[in-house]
Amino acid sequence: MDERTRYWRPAEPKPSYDVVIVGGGGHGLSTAYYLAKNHGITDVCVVEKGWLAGGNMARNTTIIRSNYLWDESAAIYEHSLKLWEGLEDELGADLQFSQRGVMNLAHDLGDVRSSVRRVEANRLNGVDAEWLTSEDVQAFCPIVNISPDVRYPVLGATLQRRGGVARHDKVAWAYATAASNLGVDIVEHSEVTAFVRGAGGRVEGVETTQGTIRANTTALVAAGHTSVLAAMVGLRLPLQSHPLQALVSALYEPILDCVVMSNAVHVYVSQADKGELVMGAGIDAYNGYAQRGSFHVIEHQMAAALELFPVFEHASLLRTWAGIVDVCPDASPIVGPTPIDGLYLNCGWGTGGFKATPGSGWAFAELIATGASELARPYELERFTTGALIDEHGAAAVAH
Ligand code: FAD
Ligand code: PYC
Repeated sequence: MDERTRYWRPAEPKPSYDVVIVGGGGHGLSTAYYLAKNHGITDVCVVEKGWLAGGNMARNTTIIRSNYLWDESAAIYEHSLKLWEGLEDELGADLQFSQRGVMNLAHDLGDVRSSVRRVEANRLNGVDAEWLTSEDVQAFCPIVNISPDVRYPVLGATLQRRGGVARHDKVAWAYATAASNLGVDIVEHSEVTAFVRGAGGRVEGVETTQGTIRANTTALVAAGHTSVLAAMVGLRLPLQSHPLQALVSALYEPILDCVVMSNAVHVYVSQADKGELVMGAGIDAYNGYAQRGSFHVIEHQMAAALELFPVFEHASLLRTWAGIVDVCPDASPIVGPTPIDGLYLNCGWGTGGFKATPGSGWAFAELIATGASELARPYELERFTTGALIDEHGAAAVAH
């Protein structure tokens, strides 16, 4: 008989584990799954302060692509996209993964030059990428306004046809269920408030609102809040936490069958299966943890979106929200060990970590299990002292 369950089993924490993962979002859950699946490490506990995947995982606009500029990024994001392409089969779940194509619009000469450069760099790395003229853009997405008489005229776009979207909550639940079926404990409503310290300051687990959990390895995967947790052990991280806002409209008949992003206009949009237009903005400029943003940011986003998509003029807004994203100075993540024995970090995915959910968990699990991961190596903290930054502000495609 197949002993797999359809849902994860909420667990009471044991006193100790091999690995404790702080943060039950997409990356924490995928890390737990790949530790168990790829490395046979099943004595793992995921500790989540709220309900499962109620943070950024529940709040993102689900855009998936791998068209980043630098080799290190292409390696991890393309690995992630390949994992996405087999994930529904692997996890045995319908994730509504839809490779409907992602266009990144260019609105001025600088945009055009950097976009064409990125298309060439992508191709050299085996990532599918095309350059579209403005007429090609309209053929691919007829509702985009390509009139030259607007504030942000469309001069062309990059297109990644293998890019697309997936249903975020289903992804979290599928990873949780698969990890739980392999023996991982998932503990909700348990906030980490401090760390257990051993000889030489070694981190040997966490103090939580449900008691002490000891562990050989403690992995922080608490997007938006990692610097707060790291400060509890005196570690200062090069991260800034910002609100990032998104919204959905009321439900409409299908009018948009691809994903359109524009950094200059500060908007990205797709249409969900149910019919809502799903749109996101650039980050709010101030630091904050309140999971809501400033109205003027959304207002600016809507004004610009209407110019790009005049057909949205009569759309009604259903709801807006924000998540707290942690952003590194080079718009790339931190995945690696820390100077404190027993403590590992996976954070700083900023505005772009949903697409990385499978690849991030896969590489982080490899690092924890074996001590080394080729995909994660360039993302260690060390790059902030060596200067080997991986500047992906352009490819992040969200205004920072
Ligand atoms: P989270 O789901 O935030 O998980 C972290 C967890 O840690 C949370 O559940 C939190 O409650 C928990 N936690 C925090 N502190 C503690 C503590 N002390 N104890 C225990 N648990 C704790 N990325 C894309 O690739 N494509 C997109 O289209 C996209 N759109 C976005 C739109 C918005 C509006 C936002 C906010 C983000 C978007 N992102 C996108 C980014 C993406 O959502 C994040 O990079 C990614 O989800 C972060 O990883 P995560 O899923 O593990 O984070
Ligand atoms: O990284 O593709 C992305 C993205 C889209 C919206 C927010 N982030």
